[in-house]
Amino acid sequence: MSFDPKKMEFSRGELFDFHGVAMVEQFTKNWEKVQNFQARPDDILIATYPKAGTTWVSLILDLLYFGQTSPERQTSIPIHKRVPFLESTLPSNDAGLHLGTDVAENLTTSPRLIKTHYPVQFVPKSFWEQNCKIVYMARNAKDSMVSFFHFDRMMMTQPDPGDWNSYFHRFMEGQMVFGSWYDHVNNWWKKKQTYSNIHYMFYEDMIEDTGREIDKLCSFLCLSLSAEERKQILYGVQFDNMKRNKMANYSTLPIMDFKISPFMRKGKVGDWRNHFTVAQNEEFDEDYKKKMKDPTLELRTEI
Ligand code: PPS
Repeated sequence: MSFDPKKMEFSRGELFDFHGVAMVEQFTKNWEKVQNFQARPDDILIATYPKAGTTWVSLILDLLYFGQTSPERQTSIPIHKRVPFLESTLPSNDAGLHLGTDVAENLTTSPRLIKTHYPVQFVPKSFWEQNCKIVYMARNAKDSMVSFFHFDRMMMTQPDPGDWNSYFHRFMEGQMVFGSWYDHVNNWWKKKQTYSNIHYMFYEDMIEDTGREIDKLCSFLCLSLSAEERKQILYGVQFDNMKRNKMANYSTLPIMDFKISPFMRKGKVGDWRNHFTVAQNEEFDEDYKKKMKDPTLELRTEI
């Protein structure tokens, strides 16, 4: 990936194998610094496979912690600066290369909210040593694939998605940025058995009843909300409101081409039905059974 801040030209990344995971250079070139990142005990890590609703959870956490004390954040600081993307080396129009580690280190808030898409084995060891709270959100594979496809079309640093049918097969083979969806959700799920400070959430549950899921999140975080705060947060994080919110919809990032597809696209469970053919669905389900053997991890493709 190359970047010329004056011309604002971007080239798409190329996948390569990185410690057994398909990655692009954008998320590996700051590896040493990421691995040596010093987490603090009150840091909260938001971990997801791409397109699982990271931004949704990020805004919820930001509102939970800072919505009352610093309401100006909501109208002046884009979400990617409030919740830095740890492994990112995104080109930015203000300061050349934007290292997620630098943005995180410069946060003055407590707690610091930090986002990662890394598979569990790539998470810097200090997060485990400090026993940080981790919020993991999973989304069903079919909708994740569709959302990722449209994202890869509009995000100019991602590998070219190609046509839908080849994308569909590459997803099943784990040839996506951040690797296999199957490994990601399974390995994070397994980690929960030995590391109790993970709250594992599902996008489909959030769509079904956002209030209920925010209540569960609050009990994990040991936070209590007034009825008024709860109402305000629920309103602020509704899909249509986030889609309109310039500080949460990524419209400030020049590397996304909203003419191709918006970042806040549909926000639904089951949009895969508009993309999967009957034959693809059968092929997918057959393969899914082989890869998803743990009966305790269930992801809903409709609600
Ligand atoms: S990223 O690029 O990986 O950080 O993307 P991420 O934020 O994880 O996921 C983007 C998808 O989440 C949807 N989204 C929401 N859905 C419902 N309600 C709310 N409030 C919400 N906020 C974000 C967003 O629309 C993307 O999904 P698709 O299916 O593409 O619409």
